[in-house]
Amino acid sequence: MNESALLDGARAVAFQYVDPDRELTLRPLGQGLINDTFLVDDGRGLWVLQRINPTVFRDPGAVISNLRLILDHASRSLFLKPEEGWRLTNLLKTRSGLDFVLGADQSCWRAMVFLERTRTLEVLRSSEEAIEVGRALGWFHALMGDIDPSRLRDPLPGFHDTKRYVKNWDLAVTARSTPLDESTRALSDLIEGYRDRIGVLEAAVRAGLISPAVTHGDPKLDNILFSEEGIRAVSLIDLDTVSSGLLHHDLGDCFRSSCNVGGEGEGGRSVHFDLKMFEAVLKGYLSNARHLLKLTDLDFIYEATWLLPFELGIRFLTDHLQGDLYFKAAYPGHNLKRAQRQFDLVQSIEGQKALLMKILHRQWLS
Ligand code: GN1
Ligand code: MG
Repeated sequence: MNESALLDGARAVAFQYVDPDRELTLRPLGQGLINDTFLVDDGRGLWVLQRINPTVFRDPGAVISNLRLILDHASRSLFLKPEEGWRLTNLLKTRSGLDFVLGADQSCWRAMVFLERTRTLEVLRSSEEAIEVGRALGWFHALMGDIDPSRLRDPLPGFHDTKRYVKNWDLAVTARSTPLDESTRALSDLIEGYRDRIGVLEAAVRAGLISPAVTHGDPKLDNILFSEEGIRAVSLIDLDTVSSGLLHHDLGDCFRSSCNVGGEGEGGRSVHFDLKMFEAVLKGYLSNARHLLKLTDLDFIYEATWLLPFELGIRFLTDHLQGDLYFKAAYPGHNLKRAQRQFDLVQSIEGQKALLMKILHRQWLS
């Protein structure tokens, strides 16, 4: 859909939430790679309107019903036990009392409370900020910790099934009529070295060593809101992927995006997994969520830390081969560059494995 048709669609949907005589201003919001997001100013306040990407989320009903369940749970918990400083968005209802709107093309839209006086960070600059990132994820896991994960629907079947992504990669390579270019070939060689390790978390689940919990699904750095004036984290946003999953996946994704001092985008900075940031994020996480883990989880947190950038790398690379159908790309080759950076990160993590393990144990014992 082109930009202006999208904006017209958004405006039409927005009027399902406010009276038709209201003046509305809409502008694009955030850097998400999947959904289309707008900030709506209706003259009385600001709120967020989002079109759920229908080719990614095939069952938007699952997204909405999970949101309703976890947000109701969170408001009850926060009402009974208010926690200073933390806020969570909420679903807004349409004028006729619904949680979502179907657009003219049948795509699903929903509106959310906009958390004002907040900001996101592109890269972490200090350990204090890193501690806050960890505290935010730990807060979220603890807040969701007493929901039975089997009550949630699966919004994205196979979302963290790394084997499935490797299979898709193999299919994309086989489907090509021309050989891979040099950069893609180099990444393809690197993937080969990891094939026998990608099922490590699933094997641990089967062995009863780790078990499912309610997870965020996408706790990357720019989904963590900080207060505008200070360095306190105040919320986690982008809750579409909340589902039954592994806390390890969330931790891996959070480390992947926050401990890479080069940042996920390009910007000329080179990729490096920063151990000081890692230790600080972990420390913040444990301050709120230590009770959700046990000693045996530490090995699997390490595994998730290399696995998540590996998985995202293969997803970007497959999308590159398939013509950028999944992740929004600003130019041809964008997803290849993104993939390269994720695989560089995997190597930076693996090269520092002994130190990461030491930090995991030190923080666990502290
Ligand atoms: C996507 O849409 P966004 O930017 O929140 C993706 C995540 C990736 C992330 C990488 C549903 O999230 O899995 O980690 O890009 N979300 C989905 O930036 O695929
Ligand atoms: Mg997301």
